[in-house]
Amino acid sequence: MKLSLRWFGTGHDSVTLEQIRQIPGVKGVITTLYDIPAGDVWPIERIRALKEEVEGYGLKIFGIESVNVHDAIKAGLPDRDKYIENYIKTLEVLGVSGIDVVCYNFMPVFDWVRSDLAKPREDGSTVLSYDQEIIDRIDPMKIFKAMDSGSNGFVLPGWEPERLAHIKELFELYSDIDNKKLFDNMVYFLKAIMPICEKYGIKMAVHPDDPAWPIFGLPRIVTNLENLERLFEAVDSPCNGVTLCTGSLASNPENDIPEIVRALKGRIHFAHVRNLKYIGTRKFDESAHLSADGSLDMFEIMKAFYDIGFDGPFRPDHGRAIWGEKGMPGYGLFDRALGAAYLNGLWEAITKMEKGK
Ligand SMILES: [Mn+2]
Repeated sequence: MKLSLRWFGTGHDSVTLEQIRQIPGVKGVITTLYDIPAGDVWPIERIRALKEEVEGYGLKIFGIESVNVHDAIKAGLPDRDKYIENYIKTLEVLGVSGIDVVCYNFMPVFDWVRSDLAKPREDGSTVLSYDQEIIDRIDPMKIFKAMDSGSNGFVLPGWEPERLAHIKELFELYSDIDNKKLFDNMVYFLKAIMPICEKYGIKMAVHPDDPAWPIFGLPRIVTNLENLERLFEAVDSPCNGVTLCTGSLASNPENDIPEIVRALKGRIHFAHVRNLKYIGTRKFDESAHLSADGSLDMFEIMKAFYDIGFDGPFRPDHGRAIWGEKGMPGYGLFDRALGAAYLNGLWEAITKMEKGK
């Protein structure tokens, strides 16, 4: 199992590579150049330096999360080809550097959204949570402030202040974009980048929309099995795949995660494995990874990954804030390390059980 941890890079993360290498079973990181705005070409020397830094701790870069897609591409603006050219140049830089998994998302304006970044639980831990009723009362022009004020001083992934300073203009960009147009723009983008991906064996892994339904009137198209299958049919290359994020897809209880994992065999290039607890309709708290702490059966999910022969990178996903740790919400060390230990345990048990048959 290629177990990894997401790491935002020195200066952007409270967690160090020294700490990550000490988590049993973790052999690599999923990282990025956090300071490079979407649309810019990544300099090869920065990738080289990043690789050297990570490998200096005996770890590997298992993949990039994320190379963000510029809004001109998502909205299909006249200048999108320039940004697609830049994206291709970045993929080339990654390809020659031996990096072969790239996570990205195709959500307009906002990446993931939560109504609370530190909801207290009975045991004194805090978690990310989502409540549609609260979101419906928030002016989307003001949600950046709400998210940013709860971030413990970190820049949250997908919530870049420079980009979201222009939120009104961003909303205007998408004013006439419906699900169909967004899908067409995604297909246009994927068709353009597939040749370079195939040349270097780079597996593109789209992250599902989180939560898995439209918010603030913006379209969302990566929300369920049907959407994903449609996307893979439209751009039928093995390099066109998904980041199977259990928590994002399962935000909609209609999504059966083990079934989706089995159906997407061969197209899952990266996995985020975490649990959540349904509280009501379109209302959930993130929980510890343990099955009993949430609503998902993590054993069945890991068993499905085992059954399809998944050999890409796994990572525990958002953790609770515990033991007084002050990190980026969802991305502290302690609870993600507990999550990693738990995934190790499930995997060892499943492997031995299946081999003994
Ligand atoms: Mn995820």
